[in-house]
Formats: sequence, structure tokens, C-alpha cells
Amino acid sequence: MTQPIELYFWPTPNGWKITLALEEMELPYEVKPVNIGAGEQFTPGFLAISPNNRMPAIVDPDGPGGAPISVFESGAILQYLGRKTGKFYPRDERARVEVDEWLFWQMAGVGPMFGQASHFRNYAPNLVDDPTKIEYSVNRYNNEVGRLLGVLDRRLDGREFVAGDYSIADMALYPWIKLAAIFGQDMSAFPRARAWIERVAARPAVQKGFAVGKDLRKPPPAPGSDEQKKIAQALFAQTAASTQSAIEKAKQG
Ligand SMILES: N[C@@H](CCC(=O)N[C@@H](CS)C(=O)NCC(=O)O)C(=O)O
Repeated sequence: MTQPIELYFWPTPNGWKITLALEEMELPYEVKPVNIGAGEQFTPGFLAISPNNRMPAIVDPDGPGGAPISVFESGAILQYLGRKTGKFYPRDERARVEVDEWLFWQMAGVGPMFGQASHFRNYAPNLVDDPTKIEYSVNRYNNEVGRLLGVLDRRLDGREFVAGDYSIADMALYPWIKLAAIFGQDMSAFPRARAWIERVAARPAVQKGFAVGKDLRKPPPAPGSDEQKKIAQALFAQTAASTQSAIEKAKQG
């Protein structure tokens, strides 16, 4: 009997990329929640498979040669699952290069830039005493998010999906692009991207994958509350030294 893949997960766009893929590829999986607001990403067990203290990560008990394998970084996980199943990741070299281009564009461009835009727009205003201090950063990342949406919109001219058939590149992009509106973007400026969102959203596996972790997500803590400061400290004030002490603390249980 196939053993389920362990998915180390918290309900965020990077986590949903993998639930979308696992659902679409019809692979059995078991969710192992990693509460990143509570510092669970620093536990020794998790760091052994994800040394960057970020989720998602997977452990596939049935890896190459029948032995277990762990994978961290969502792009590497998507490629691994695509190679394992032969689905949504074409074998033909030209087609695969196209998927890789758009997958890496998401990993190196969309993910980090949307992440910063979300940070400065949705979190930082509650963490600084004077909002004018972050005006430059808000504009910088909002502009970049808009520019990237423009790139996607042009790419989708005459195409249903970003690289040939529906692929792991679409799966990597969808959770972030779907949220663009909450980063303050006017999506009516990007009609082809908007139509693509609807096309992807209509897929049953996407609906199932996106629903994973609903029960884990709590409403955000009140601005200025102790709870909010604790989460902000755990997520947004990480340094090499603070990471080291979080690891030491987690080791002691
Ligand atoms: N490049 C990584 C990014 C993953 C990432 O940023 N994960 C965040 C949640 S979306 C996380 O685990 N944060 C924990 C932390 O900041 O300590 C990937 O795509 O897997």
C-alpha cells in the first residue's frame, strides 16, 4: 500500500502550491501543521528536513529507490512531484524549459515581491509608530507587483495557461496571483490574468487544495496586541542570532 506523503504545511500561498499539486496528482498525503506564528518552524525535527525554517516541506516515504526522501522549497517540491508522477511537468525538453522558466519566475520574482508587498501593506503599518516611514517600501513593492502582473497578463495573451498545458508553473503562481487584489492591485487592469484566475479556480483539485488548512487559520490578532507583537517577532524580526536562540529554545522543548 502506498504510504501518504507527509506535508509540512501552514495555510499560506506557499503552502497551498503543494496542496494544489498533491490534489491534482491524486497523491495521498497527510498534513503536518507547522504553526509558524508559534515558532514551530524552529523545532529540531522540522529543521532536519527544512534547514531554512520555512514551510512547505515534504517527506515522501516512497522516494527514489523505495527509500524516504525529504524536500524543502516549494519549487523543488513541485518539480519532484512532477517528476515522480509524470504529471503537470512535461518530459519533452522544450516544453519542460518553458515550465521551468515560469516556475522560476514565480519563485524568484512573484513570490518574494508579493511577499514584501503584503508585508508592507498588511503587517508593517501596525508595527511602526509612523506610517510615513514605510511609504517608500509600500510604493516600491506595490509597483513591482503591478509590473509582474503586467508581465503575466501579456504572457497570457492567446494562452490558456502560462506554459503549455496546465502545469506546476500555474500551481506555483495561482495562490499568489489570486491574492493580488488584497495587495491593493486593481485587477481590472489585467483582464487576461483575471480570466486565468477564474480558469484555474474552476478546477476541482484547486478548490480542494485551497480549502486545506481552513481550520488552522485564525483571524489576525488585533493591531498592537501582545499576540500580534509575538507573531511579528517570530516572523518579521528574524536575525541569525535570534534564529539560533529560537533553535536552542525549541531544542529544550
Ligand atoms: N522560498 C520558500 C518560501 C517559503 C516561505 O516563505 N514560507 C513562510 C510562510 S509563507 C514560512 O514558513 N515562514 C516561517 C518563518 O518566517 O519563520 C518556498 O517557496 O518554499
